[in-house]
Amino acid sequence: MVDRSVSMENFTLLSVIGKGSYGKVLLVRKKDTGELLAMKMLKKDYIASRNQIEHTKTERNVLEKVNHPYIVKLKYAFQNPKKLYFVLEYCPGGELFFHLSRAQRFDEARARFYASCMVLALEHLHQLNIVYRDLKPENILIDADGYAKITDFGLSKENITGNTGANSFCGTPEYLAPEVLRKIGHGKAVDWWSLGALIYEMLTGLPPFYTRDREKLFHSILNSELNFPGYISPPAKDLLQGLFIKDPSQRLGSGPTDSEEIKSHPWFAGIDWVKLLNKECQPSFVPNVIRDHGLNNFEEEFKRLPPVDSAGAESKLPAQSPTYQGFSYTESTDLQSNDLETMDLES
Ligand code: ISQ
Repeated sequence: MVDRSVSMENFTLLSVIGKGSYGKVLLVRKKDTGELLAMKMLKKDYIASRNQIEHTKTERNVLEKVNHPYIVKLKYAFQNPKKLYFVLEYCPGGELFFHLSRAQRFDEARARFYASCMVLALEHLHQLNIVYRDLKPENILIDADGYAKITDFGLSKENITGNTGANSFCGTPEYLAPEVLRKIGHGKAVDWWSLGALIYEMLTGLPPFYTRDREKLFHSILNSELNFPGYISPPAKDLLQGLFIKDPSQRLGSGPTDSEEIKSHPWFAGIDWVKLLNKECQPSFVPNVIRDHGLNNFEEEFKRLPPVDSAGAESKLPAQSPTYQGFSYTESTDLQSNDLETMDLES
């Protein structure tokens, strides 16, 4: 059996490009191929203390299932006693949020382009009965050509078939759909609400119903009509009004054809969906990724941190804890069939 498993030894750590309480994301280089990749490190202690074990397993499972131009690909996954490691495709354009906060707001063509990539990504997930649930500018990355991709599947839900399905939630409050706040379920329509929230934020610079007062925010999401600044075009306003219908069964995208209702809306009239799926469009903004592998598109506060793995490999705990059995992964290539030979099942 060919051993294609990887570990820290296979990578050179170049720079920190993201950090949260969960751990951090590093730009790394695979030593044998020279490929630049993003390594997301998650602390097992943190995951357990926040009851995120199931979410993390979901992320791993979803990432293995999906194969889409606008979803960040999982290349490898491995673990040591203290941490889980996701090695992902590197997007040198950085977060959409980084560019939006600098530009304040995007013109409608640029917002439409990123929104269209997201429509195709969400459509793909919905076809696999996965609801993403966490669309926001921080989870959208720009690739070297200027296309947008989603990452971070910690909150997504597998095996959702209908448009209701009840459950609990923890996520970004500004983008939460009314049915999520009311805890009366979150089917696929929650993703179309958050698509609306994303488009609104790209066009205006602020999320819908924005206030720092949580109570007021929740009250508005549940009860208020949205205000639109005068510069929003009539088709954009009409689309957003459809996506912000509070009753999920009436919301644009909630019908049996899912994304088709959205793709055929006049605001998207200029988009050639087939070309877009084939990445044959000309993105209106191409990030500068020549200098420093695109590190100019990531926040200084991260890049100042030392690019190290404060490992825990020396721990006496078993590296392959039963909790995360089957976590390890190596992307299969065209040359390898995806049979047991190429799957690292950690039995
Ligand atoms: C890929 N490229 C850049 C940044 C990233 C952050 C998180 C996950 C993947 C990434």
